[in-house]
Amino acid sequence: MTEDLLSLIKENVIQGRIAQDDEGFDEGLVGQPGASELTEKALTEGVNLEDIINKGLTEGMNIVGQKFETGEYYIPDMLASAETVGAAMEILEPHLAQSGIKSKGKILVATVKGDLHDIGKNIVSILLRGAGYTVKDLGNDIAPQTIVEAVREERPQFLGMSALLTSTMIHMNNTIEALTESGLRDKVKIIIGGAAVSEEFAQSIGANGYGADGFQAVKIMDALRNSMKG
Ligand code: B1M
Repeated sequence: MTEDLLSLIKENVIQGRIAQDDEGFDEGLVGQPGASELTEKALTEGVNLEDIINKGLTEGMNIVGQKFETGEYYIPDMLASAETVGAAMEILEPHLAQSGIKSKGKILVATVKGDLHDIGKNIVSILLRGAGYTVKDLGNDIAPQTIVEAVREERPQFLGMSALLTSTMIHMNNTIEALTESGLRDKVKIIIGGAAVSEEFAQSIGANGYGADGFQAVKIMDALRNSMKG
């Protein structure tokens, strides 16, 4: 039952169907529940939030990426799917948020220069807020020097960078070098993520951690925080 619901959420992301009135790329789907109604249903039925995000929404976007690669989907199709994930995340956000707890620390997050992909960064931000961190989202297409200035002004304990394009991941390295040149590198722990990067890449540029998905990002942040205490 849960698996059926998750696969329906995934299918509706692929179809770019936010709500039941939407037609979908395959047409004829009007009237059937869209990603929003299915996400509400999954919540009511107590489906694990991590499964909704990873097995429903993110797996759906991965298929969208494959369809784009093979020429089956175009950019507007990717955008429709992206909006579908955004709508589902709005429904999930209140359920991920903790309230009334002391902040575990401040993190600045940004998608790096030249990169407009922000869905993953937004999911990570929501999960970090839910886990008790104060998140300041600088947005997407953020230049290294802008990040350096923000670190100087905001004095966060953590910096998170996201990159989805192989052509933009270099700006993570550039940002870390710019922080070093500004004498700020040892003031922040840096975690990176996004489809373009890996654990190996994180190590090669001297980041403190790599998150393969949003839930792993929270675990890495908690571990970094504990290591700072000790
Ligand atoms: Co683009 N795109 N895109 N795209 N897009 C990819 C990335 C691509 C792999 C598709 C493909 O060809 N298969 C490909 C990159 C190829 C490469 O570089 N090797 C690509 C391309 C080529 C492009 C354009 C160049 C297309 C063009 O114009 N010809 C263009 C570039 C624009 C730009 O950025 N300058 C472009 C544009 C777009 C849209 C604007 C249409 C749209 C983005 C909309 C938006 O973000 N608001 C889009 C989309 C949707 C995708 C795919 C299909 C989906 C990305 C996504 O949202 N995934 C993507 C294919 C893919 O990744 N499979 C693709 C879901 C999301 C939840 O996952 O972002 O990986 P992800 O985040 C995860 C983890 O990675 C991790 O946690 C998240 C949650 O689990 N994570 C972190 C992410 N950041 C983290 C940070 C952390 C820790 C963990 O710490 C701080």
